[in-house]
Amino acid sequence: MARRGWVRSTYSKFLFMRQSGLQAVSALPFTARYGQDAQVHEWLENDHLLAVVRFQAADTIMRDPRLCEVALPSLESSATAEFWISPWPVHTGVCHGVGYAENGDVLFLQMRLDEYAEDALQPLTAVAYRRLFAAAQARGYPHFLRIWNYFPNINQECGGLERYRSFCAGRHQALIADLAECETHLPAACALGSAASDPGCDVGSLHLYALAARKPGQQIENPRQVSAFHYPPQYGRRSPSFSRAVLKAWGEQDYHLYISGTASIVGHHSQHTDLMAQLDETLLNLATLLAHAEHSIPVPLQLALLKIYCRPEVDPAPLRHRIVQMFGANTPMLFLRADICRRELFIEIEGMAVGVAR
Ligand code: 3EB
Repeated sequence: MARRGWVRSTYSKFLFMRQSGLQAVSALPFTARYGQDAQVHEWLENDHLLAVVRFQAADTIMRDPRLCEVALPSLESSATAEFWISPWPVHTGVCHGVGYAENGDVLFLQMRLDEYAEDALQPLTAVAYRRLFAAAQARGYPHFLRIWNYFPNINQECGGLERYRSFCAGRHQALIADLAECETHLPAACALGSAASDPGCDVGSLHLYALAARKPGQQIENPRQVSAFHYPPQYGRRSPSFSRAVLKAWGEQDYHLYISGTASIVGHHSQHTDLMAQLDETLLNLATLLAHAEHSIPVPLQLALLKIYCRPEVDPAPLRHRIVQMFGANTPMLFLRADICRRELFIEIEGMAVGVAR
């Protein structure tokens, strides 16, 4: 079964390359863009769809491994879903309870686990990660580039420990068991507090989605920040296991940069009590990370997606204005309501950049 899926997606890539003849074809295995919720049904009919992340509450119960529905309300109507599109057909399935879609070069994975008790997030996270790793291994894409983590009540204390820290402990436990050279091959990541699925009910679900590849990417750290996996113990007994970004070369001269959740942190300290000052610090961290990644490649990087997570009290309008000033009016942006893992932070920004030879 596994072999047949691999052969199918690799063969569709081969056909695509042959049909493209001698034309210069980008080696990027997918492009990502924001779009409307109303386009989701139509895209699901298309076998070139690798993944769609929907941020609105779902009206129907659809089961498709490519469809990922996340409980983070979108703050603007212009963009409410994210589409990952493959240049050649995609093969989908379920492996170890993890939904997947693959195209021969990349593997999209997603899973949602119900929290059976709100103080059991650590073991639940460890199990989720081990299943994610097992599925990626089984499909032949053992190298994680990017992982998204969402669960409700992220700042709530349970049994004397903040739930974000329990999550970090579970993730750490799974990573040290599965990654040999853990600190040099960490995926980019983000971890945000989603809306509780049922108000009045504290027990929600842990939702993960991820991108994996056959060969590893290059881990990038931010020179302005202490690496998260080296945070001192005041942020939790087990430090957060993620890299600031992952740079991935596709073919000879095409690149993706997967940028982790980035916030107003310098060294390991949160900065500023004012929203706009936090935004400026965050944008400086993003610009530093982009420049740092550009040092190791021959092409400039262009932001293709920017996702801005905002706490409930935050108005997105002034943020958009400032981001346009910094990165230009063509920067695709998606504003989402979410809780940030540090209580004092109002916003966190993640994204993806693309570098292609002209
Ligand atoms: C920070 O820089 C802010 O635990 O996966 C950003 C990105 C943050 C990822 C994670 C946390 C995570 O520490 C928080």
